Order: sequence, then structure tokens, then C-alpha cells
Amino acid sequence: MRLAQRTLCGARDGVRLPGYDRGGLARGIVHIGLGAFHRAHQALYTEAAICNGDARWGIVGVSLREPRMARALVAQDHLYSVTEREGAAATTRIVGAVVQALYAPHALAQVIGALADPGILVVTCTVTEKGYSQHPSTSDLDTADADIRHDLAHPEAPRSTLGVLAAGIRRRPAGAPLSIVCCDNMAGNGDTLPKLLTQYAELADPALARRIRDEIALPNSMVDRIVPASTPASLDWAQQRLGLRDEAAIVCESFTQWVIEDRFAGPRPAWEAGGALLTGDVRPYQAMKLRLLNGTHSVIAYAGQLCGFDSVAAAMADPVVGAFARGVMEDLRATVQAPAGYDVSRYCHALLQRFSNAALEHRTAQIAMDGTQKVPVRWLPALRESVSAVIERPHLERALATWLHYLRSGCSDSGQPLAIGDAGAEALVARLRAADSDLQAAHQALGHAPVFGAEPWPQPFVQRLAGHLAVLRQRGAAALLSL
Ligand code: CS2
Repeated sequence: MRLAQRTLCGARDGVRLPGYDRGGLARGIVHIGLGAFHRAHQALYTEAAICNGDARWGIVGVSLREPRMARALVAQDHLYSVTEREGAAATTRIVGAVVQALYAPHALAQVIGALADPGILVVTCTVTEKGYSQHPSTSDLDTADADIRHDLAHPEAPRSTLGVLAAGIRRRPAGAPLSIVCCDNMAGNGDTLPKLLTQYAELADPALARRIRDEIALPNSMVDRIVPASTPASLDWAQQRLGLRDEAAIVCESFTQWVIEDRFAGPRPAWEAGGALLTGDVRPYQAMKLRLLNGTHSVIAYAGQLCGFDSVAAAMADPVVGAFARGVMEDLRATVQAPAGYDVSRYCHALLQRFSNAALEHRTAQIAMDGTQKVPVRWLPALRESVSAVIERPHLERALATWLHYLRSGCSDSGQPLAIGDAGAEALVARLRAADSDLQAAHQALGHAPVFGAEPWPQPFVQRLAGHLAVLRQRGAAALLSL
């Protein structure tokens, strides 16, 4: 039997159900990017605010790219389950906060209408790092991006995140307060989104750019929860627990964190009810999380892919990859300014435990995707600061070589071909593969400004990288990691 409002009573004992009248929920939030992460993270903080008695915050979920999730949710009256798994322990709840699910290409008028509705007070976004049409070298709006060009030519039929937001804002009544919270893993996400949105609006309609600057708040935020993409096996497992079929079921860790800059244009949900921290400055939290969690995650992903480990927990259990991941975390930690009063040692210790959670099937291939978007955020600021101060970061430097080797060779140590899911990597891969020595490969890679920036990297660093590439080519990843 499929999960739906009328089948809720069929859920197994112990499954927590929405403890409020869903019929009484008003639409208060539009969320763009209806993937598992939003449904296991921000939606649960909103669910907590609703459970606290504030029925203003029903979520209109919007998918820009994939129809699957909106379709699955519509068939389930927008209900879905979240199971938190830690070792043998698991708790399952059904979430009721989503009240509408729209696939934008098929429901654009409704999406724009929702964004224009003055009853919508908050917009949240999880569209991944590449979903903001940012030019990789300049960090400004990528005006050559096909979707941006399309949207500037057809502003009422937009396809991009920025185009959809702009079309909705343009129709909002003047003075209706709106806050837009970017929840993607980017440093200064609440500075980047307004910059790009305003640059887009300047080209589309300068009056709109003024409104965005004057009327809309875009707070920074740091989001954290490990939420693997669902698989047929995880959906079947959830069905056993639930007693109902849920095509949108999520299995994730129990840890969750959301730190939000307290800068809203109007009312917002009391996300504190779910444990969110509202604070004046989110940037130290962002840097800490992006470097220590996501930075180490990416290392585990590339080392895991090359050494034949499909899941993060399996890679962490390997003595070579696990020790190397800890070494990279130490290197990164030396570059992090902790938020005031924060115990970074405890944070790192907890991260290593979270990565070792074998109850989660978190695939290294999932994290390895879009490296050209992730590496510049997760590793390169720390590396740039360190080499500028003439400090070597032995593990982090080897991690960078490992990623480049992954792109260059396209296969694991045992010769298995690896699928590289990174649309932005084509030019970098071509440079690496065209090089006829390791030194040239290092030069060619570091000279690729969209990823490595325009400023040259010091010669000793280039030499070290070339040395690592040689070990990788001759003896494989496991050999370099064990050095
Ligand atoms: C991961 C993140 O896929 C990835 O790149 O590093 O999704 C990570 O699991 C989350 O940011 C954890 O908060």
C-alpha cells in the first residue's frame, strides 16, 4: 500500500506521524530544489516550527530539473518518511510540512505565482553549487550560460534558478517582505546569491535589481546533515519499517545542524524549535564545515573511488584510506578559525564517527560528482593560504593530486573504469590527458583558472604536485596515500 493521507493509519507502530492538522496549513515557504537534502533538513526544522503551533509555514516544493520527486510526492499527498539510522538504532517519522510539489517546466505559472504570493514570506534553495549560473573564474554571473541566455531572452518563461526567482519577485506586490535563504554548500552563500541575482536582474530589468537590493533579505546559512541519495534497496528497506510504500523515503544520519544569519525581511518560521542556531555571523561556521566536513568527504570520495570502496563507511574502515582522511582533516583543521566558543576537536571527532556510520549507504561516487565545483570551495582556499605562507600541507597536497589523477586516469587502481560525473571537468581532463609529463600535467592543471584561479601557484608546490602525480601513475593511489 502506498503512503498517503488516507493510509497513514497503516503505518507501523513506532513510526511518528505529523502531530497537527495538515488541512489547516497555509503556504508560507517556497523551496527550490526538492531533493533528499531539503526534505531531510530544512523541511524538518519547518515541521518542528509547525508542531509548535504555527500553521503559516506549509512548503511549496519546486523541482527545476527532474520530474520524479514532484510526481512521487503528489501521489502521496506530499507525505514522505525520514528514517535516522545510527548503527542498529533507527527512528522513523512521516513529515507533513510539504503541501505542494511542482515540477517547474510543467507548472511554471504556478511556481511564479507562488513566488509572487505575498503570503510566501520565505524562499529556501538547495540547487547545488552549479545551480546558480556562477562563472567559475570570475565568480560573477555567467552570461554565457545557456539557461541564463535563454532566460534573458524569455524572462517570463525562465529555466534557471535566478530566472525563476526574478520572474516571481517581479510580480510580488511592492512592500511584501521576502527572505531568500541559500542552503547550498558555498562559502558566503548569502553574499553570492544576492550578487548573482542582482547581476541577472540588472540585465533583465534594472528596476527589479533595485527592488532586490532594497526589499529582499538574503541571509547566509550553514547546513549540515549527511543524506545519501535513495536507492532501490533503501526504498525497499524503508517500506519494511513503514509498512507502506514511500517512493520519497529518506534514510539519513541522526545528526543535523543549521546555522542561519539572523537577517530576515519579515516573519520566518521559528526554526529554533528544530534546533537551528540564529546568529550574527555564519561565516566561521561555513568555513569550518566546508573545510572539515565537506573537504574530508571529498578526499574520502576520490581516494575511495580509486581504491575500490563504494561507500564512505567502507573507505573509512580501510586502514590506508581512513588514516589518510584523518590526516587531511588535520591539515584542514590547521587552517580553520573556529567560531567563538566552539570545540573543534570534538567537532572533528564527531565527524570521523559520522563518516564511519555503516548503516548509511553513502556512495563515494555521489560525493565525487561535480569536483570542479566542490574542490575550489573545500580545499583550494586552505591550500592557497598555506602555500602563500610557505606552509606545506602534506596530506591535502596529496589529496589534490589524487583528484587530478582520478580525472586523468579515469580508472581505479585495479583498472576499473570510473564514471566521472562532472560537466565542468571537460577542459581540465583534456589538459591533464594532453600533458606528456607529470610536471606538465601539474602545470597544466594549476593553470586552469576556472578551478585554480588566475594567480600562479608557487614553483615548489607545482614540483611537489608533479611528484605525487608520478607516484599515482606508477604505483597507484593506495601507494601515494600510504607514504
Ligand atoms: C557531500 C555533502 O555530496 C557531497 O558533496 O559532501 O552532500 C555532505 O554530505 C553534506 O554537505 C553534509 O552536510
